[in-house]
Amino acid sequence: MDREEMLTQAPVEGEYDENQIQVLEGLEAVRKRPGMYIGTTGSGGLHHLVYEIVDNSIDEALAGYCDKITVEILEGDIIRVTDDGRGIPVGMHPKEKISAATVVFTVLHAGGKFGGGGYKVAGGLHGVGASVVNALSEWLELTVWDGKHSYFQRFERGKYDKELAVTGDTDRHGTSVTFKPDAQIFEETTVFDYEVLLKRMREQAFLNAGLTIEIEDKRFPDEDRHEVLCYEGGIRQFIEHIHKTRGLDPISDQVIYFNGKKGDNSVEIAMQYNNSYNEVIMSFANNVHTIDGGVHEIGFRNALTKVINEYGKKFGLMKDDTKLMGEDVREGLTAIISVKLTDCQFESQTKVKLGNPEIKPFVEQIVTDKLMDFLEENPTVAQAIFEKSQDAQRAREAAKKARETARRKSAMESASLPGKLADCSERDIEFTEIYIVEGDSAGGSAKDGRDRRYQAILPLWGKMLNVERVRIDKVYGNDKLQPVVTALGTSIGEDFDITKLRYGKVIIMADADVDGCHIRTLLLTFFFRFMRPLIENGNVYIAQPPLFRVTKGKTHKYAFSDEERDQYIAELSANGAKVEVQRYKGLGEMDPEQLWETTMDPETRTMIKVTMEDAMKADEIFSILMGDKVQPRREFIETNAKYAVNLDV
Ligand code: TTJ
Repeated sequence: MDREEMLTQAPVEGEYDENQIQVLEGLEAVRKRPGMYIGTTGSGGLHHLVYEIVDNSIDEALAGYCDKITVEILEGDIIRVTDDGRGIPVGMHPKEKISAATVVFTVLHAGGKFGGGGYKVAGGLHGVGASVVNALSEWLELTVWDGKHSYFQRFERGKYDKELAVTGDTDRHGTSVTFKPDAQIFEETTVFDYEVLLKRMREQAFLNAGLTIEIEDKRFPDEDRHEVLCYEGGIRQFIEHIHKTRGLDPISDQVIYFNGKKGDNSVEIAMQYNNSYNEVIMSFANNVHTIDGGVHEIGFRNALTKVINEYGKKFGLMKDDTKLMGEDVREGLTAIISVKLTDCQFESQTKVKLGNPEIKPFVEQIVTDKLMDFLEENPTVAQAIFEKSQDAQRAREAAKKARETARRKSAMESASLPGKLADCSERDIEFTEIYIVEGDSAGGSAKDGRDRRYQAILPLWGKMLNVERVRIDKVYGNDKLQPVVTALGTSIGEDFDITKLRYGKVIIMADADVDGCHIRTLLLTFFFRFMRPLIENGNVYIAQPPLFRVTKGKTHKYAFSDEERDQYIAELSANGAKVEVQRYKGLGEMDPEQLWETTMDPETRTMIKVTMEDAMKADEIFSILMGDKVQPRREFIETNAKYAVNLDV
């Protein structure tokens, strides 16, 4: 059914038949198992509700009918999203016998029924649509303006008493949705983080050049949390933004940009090199950030390596016949790849790796043609890029030599493990784990407290390393990272080999303070840059040591947050006896038994599995905090007060 069909039929009183009952059962299923639809009911799922609603407006913008989207956070953590599109169809849905707009908000996956014209390309991580948001909201109010009338409908936990009804005349057109997430579902928190929403909206504004997204936090009128995001330059400006916020200097004035189209598929690429050794490639499929990459990213990488080598050959720049490798041509590169296609196939369960096979040759072809054209037309930039790649190649080869020498040197103590490593006796990595522990004293407690059959301990010491300014060759010989590399057994970079991994779980155990936060950020950044498959495979974890011990007589309770501490104090002090609270400033304050009981015992501990998103965030924080520019660091700290407390910068 298309828009025309819907509009020919006026809304009528809803007939409450079996369709209705089915609808309610559908939304009831969402409320029973919200995780199935939005991933988590924590903060991530809460913010996801906003993306789901905004995606509908972005679809309308992509269809060419909407220029502006407004996102407001109202007092009480209520969200309002308003657009100036055609308005959700208000006509009667022939099958459901209710208005089409009501169908959108009450029938699971109804979103897919619209926009059969093939323009529907936006879609959140789970792409579940407005009905799921409705089901998980304490209440939701819908207003539609169709250029003639305004319409209104209210829902409570997905249910409604009254059908969509005309409320007045108007010449305005568009849709507005206001909703309050249900605290019964989002038990952990219903508080929105302005910075999180701003970041996502900015990203969407970059990806949809010319679209205006206005975001305003009305909970704190004095704090001026208000941005109007509109980037005529689209992803070109995304690159500039990344360089600016990370304090990186580009090696050329202009961002390289090209695009291409074939049938229903299109691709846009923006790229620029900077003076760091780090690589930032972000890819998107239908505006969804594909964190694990996929075929579009592979197509881009293949073409990039090929083109730069061909350029060197063509202009006689190759020193000898040694080819530049992928990691050489990506050193210091920031790139955005954005593809749009009618039907995304995602490989992984988390829907962040694009799988459509035809997209790889498509992207590869366009990058090959257009990047070569660019290089030939811009010889100065081409020269700079080529020289940078050759520098990287030289460094890589020097590193390889250094590694081989080091290996020969230690051949006698062959495969010698770090002296500080307390290994476990089991060798099957299905059962083994290594704790990377900050500080020698905590390392001592961990060694004494562990289960030595399955748990290995590697204490870290020595001066912190600044990965951003250090080349991969410097990782070898670094007193902090070298033992980690040796203990894990996998090697790094292009030599990384997961089959050599010596432990199934790699657990970072650090304090909840400044230094601990620092070490976590450092290690995650290191794994992200040099051992990425480890994170993709889900081998990396963060241990969660308790913050407090609440004691009454012989009863101890460990609390992992202020709230939990207060709860235990209340529980234990019920009958008047004295309750003591000990605050753990560091792991080193715990004796081996306590550390085992609270943090290391697989039966009772809680650990956080590190996702690619976590690691990417660490990488970004690391770049900002360790870079040599003061301004981005100051800005970061101003907007992320929590880090100012946690990180000593
Ligand atoms: C669908 O095809 C016919 C013409 O209208 C199209 C449409 O639905 N447009 C539309 C939907 N614009 N904006 C929305 C929308 C906006 C919000 C804030 C929330 C939802 C669920 C949809």
